[in-house]
Amino acid sequence: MAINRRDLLKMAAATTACGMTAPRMRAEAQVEKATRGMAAPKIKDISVIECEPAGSRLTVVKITTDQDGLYGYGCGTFTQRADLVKPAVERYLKPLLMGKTTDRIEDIWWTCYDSSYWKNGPVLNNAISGIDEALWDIKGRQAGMPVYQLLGGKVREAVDTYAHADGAEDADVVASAKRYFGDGFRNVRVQIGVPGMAGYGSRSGGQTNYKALHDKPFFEPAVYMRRALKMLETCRVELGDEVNLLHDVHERLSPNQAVEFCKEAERFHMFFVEDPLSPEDIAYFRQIRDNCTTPIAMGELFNSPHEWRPLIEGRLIDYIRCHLSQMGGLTPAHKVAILAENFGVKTAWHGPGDVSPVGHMAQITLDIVSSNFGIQEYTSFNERTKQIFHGCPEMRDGYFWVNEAPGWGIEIDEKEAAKAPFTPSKNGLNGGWGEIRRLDGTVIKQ
Ligand code: GCO
Ligand code: MG
Repeated sequence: MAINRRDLLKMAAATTACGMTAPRMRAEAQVEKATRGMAAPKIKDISVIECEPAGSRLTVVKITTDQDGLYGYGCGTFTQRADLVKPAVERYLKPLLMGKTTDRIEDIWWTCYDSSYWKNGPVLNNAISGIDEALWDIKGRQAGMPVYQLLGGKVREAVDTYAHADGAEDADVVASAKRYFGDGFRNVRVQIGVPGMAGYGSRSGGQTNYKALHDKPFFEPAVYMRRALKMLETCRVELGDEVNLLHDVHERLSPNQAVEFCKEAERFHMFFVEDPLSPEDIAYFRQIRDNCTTPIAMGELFNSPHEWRPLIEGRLIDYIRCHLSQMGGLTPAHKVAILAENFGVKTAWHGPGDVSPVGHMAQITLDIVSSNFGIQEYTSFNERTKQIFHGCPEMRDGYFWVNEAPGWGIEIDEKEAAKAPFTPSKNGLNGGWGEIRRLDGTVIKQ
């Protein structure tokens, strides 16, 4: 049973009920001192900070409490639909939460989740994540501890990461990977461009004989597949056996090609192949499993428990790599980490440039407390970002280090943030992605 301040004061009164005023006053003063700041803070304001210091539209929610200097930040970054998260927070969650105490994080999460009746969409989940992570930040600040302490404390010293090596040709990818080894990384994601095509993860050089039946960027999955497999072979030969190789298919293959890709990649002994299938095709993971041992990572596009649960329970993937804010924040991600642990699945949370430093710290926090941590995707923070977000996660020798300051250990300079607003949209899409089509004009998944 939780004892609150009023109960403690009553107990002090009872123990001195014999009428001795001086001891009673002393006891009350001690209770007063021991319980100072124990009254639950109430939500006084919820605001949204938006900025674009490094090419991605970042959204952070700030909750301010009625207690002097006590506030917190949470990541709600959904860069392709950034303009929609702010009104979801300000017009729907703020009126629901104003005046509530900040100490019931789980309760507030469910209150927000249920209040739209229809749920598990990316915009709404990001809005909830902003609130959820801000509440964890506040709790950490109240306790005077980093959030990882509230989750049970460290199970490792620092967080191993992988860097993004890429290039237009095999030799460029190898050179790019070697540069990262020079900086202390042990794990590299390797991506190659496809001449003339809008591939994922690398610029593309060279010429193509193909002519598209439209004027949009184009991409042919089979060509990419052959080129990527050749590049992986070169990397294994040129980079040696010590390095861990990763590759992101970015759901660019048909289900059958995905099975073939993973089967072929088996001989390169990958750390993992990421997103070989799209969320719509998750039933095909069984076929990949039945055909090869290549480790599979999946989840950055997931928003719903209906997506991650069957893959974890069926032991159909090896790494769950959701985007924390797309799941609804730290609270659901922590539960998924524990669920995955029970099924032998490891974590590899999605950590690209379109996660704010607050979001990065939230996932590094999970990494450092989860025994089933697998690996963390690395993103560097440019100077402009660091001027806005003081306390960005630190990188040393290929490891991310969690902040030791209370909460997330991050302070946002809102004046600096205002100097880096979302860049006006040149193509009218406000950060949304345009289309990529096959040669014949069919839209493909990006
Ligand atoms: C990754 C991802 C990203 C996404 C990006 C979308 O694994 O890092 O696939 O690069 O494409 O986050 O905005
Ligand atoms: Mg990816």
